Amino acid sequence: MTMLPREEAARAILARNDRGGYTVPTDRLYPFQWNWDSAFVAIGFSLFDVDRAYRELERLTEGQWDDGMIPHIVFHAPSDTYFPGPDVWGTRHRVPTSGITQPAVFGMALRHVHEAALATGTAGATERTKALFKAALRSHRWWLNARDPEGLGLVSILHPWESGSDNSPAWDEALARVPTTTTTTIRRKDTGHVDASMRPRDEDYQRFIHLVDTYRDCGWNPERQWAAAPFKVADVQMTAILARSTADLMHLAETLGTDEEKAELSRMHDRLRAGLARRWRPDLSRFVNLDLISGRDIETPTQAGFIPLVALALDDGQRTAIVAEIERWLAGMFAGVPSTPSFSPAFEPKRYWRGPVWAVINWLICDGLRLNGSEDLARRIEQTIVQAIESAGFCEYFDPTTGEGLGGDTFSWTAAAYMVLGR
Ligand code: 2M8
Repeated sequence: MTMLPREEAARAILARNDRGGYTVPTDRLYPFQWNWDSAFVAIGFSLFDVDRAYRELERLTEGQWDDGMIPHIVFHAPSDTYFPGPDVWGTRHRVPTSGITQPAVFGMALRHVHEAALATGTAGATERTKALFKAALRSHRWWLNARDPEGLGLVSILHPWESGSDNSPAWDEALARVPTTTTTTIRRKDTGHVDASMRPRDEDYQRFIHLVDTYRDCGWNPERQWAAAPFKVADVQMTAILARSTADLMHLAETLGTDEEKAELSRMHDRLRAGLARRWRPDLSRFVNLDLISGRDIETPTQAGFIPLVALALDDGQRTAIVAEIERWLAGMFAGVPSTPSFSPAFEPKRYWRGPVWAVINWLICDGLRLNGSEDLARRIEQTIVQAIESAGFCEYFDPTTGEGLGGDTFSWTAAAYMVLGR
């Protein structure tokens, strides 16, 4: 296998962020195990160390709740460099965790790791994959029961942190209804590590913590949270990732699953894909979220509108339209598809999820483009991301107008994305 120019550096970042079988996103700013970061990192590891890739997923499942939810943060070891820590979440799992979840990239990662294990003849692979497959299936059941109780075929987020796109303009209207009052004292640590102008605003944090207070008061019970939630958005990015992971679990079930599991996964897949397909808006050339509190579409343009490419086979008209829309977002940009397009009034090229380019988001978009037959565009986008990383370093994210590296540095998922996209 040929090495990329900065492959050694990428591997060194994963080694440096290793805390004993799990990888922190970056030192100090994010000192614990994050759910979807670890799934992307496991795919990165699967390219050169399959045992370590399995360990990443296995350590994440140490945080899995009895009801099946895989939390967004697992607090394996204490650290005082992040807020909110385990005391604020007040969950009762045996390993301290947060009380919310994150995009279900886990199933996608498991398929990658299993296939790498088969290709390299790794001993014990079948048993390890089977155990993780069961964990993934339990989490998918949780998703559909807890987060689609009304059977829309779409899963909802109850907190912006669940989306992974914390302060996306997609949440502005829905989040404005959430009070800024908190019973928890807010002691932000992030702005001590990174310039405050690149981070969510204080008012966003007040609302984020109001939601944590509300759900903690529900005892983290899914039915009570669903009833009490002042923020509830059926999210196409989340649903698409879950649908794609379901397809990847179906693939694994062909050799590792029971007939009942195969049938169950197939039903889940049909339900999610039908829900997603209903969110296509031909006048916008993308998919849109649904605000379940107001009952209205959220038309704000963000990267989420393209993520259903990873789960759906689009028809010719949709494919042509979405490719043209992605090209419009790329026009004048230095690298990759931005999280908010420059023509949007909400665009801020340096402020977290309100404009910057994220390597893992472009990874998903390129994967979806490829599945839908747009190999050339996928390759072109991947090359711009790889070049941005080679010139600016393994940063958390990039200014799409200049390619400047921003946020935390020596970032694990950027290192993983570099190895995968550069191939
Ligand atoms: C960011 O989110 C965390 C909360 O989960 C934060 O800002 O404190 C997001 O970029 C999220 O997508 C990511 O998983 C996490 C760790 O990289 O950081």
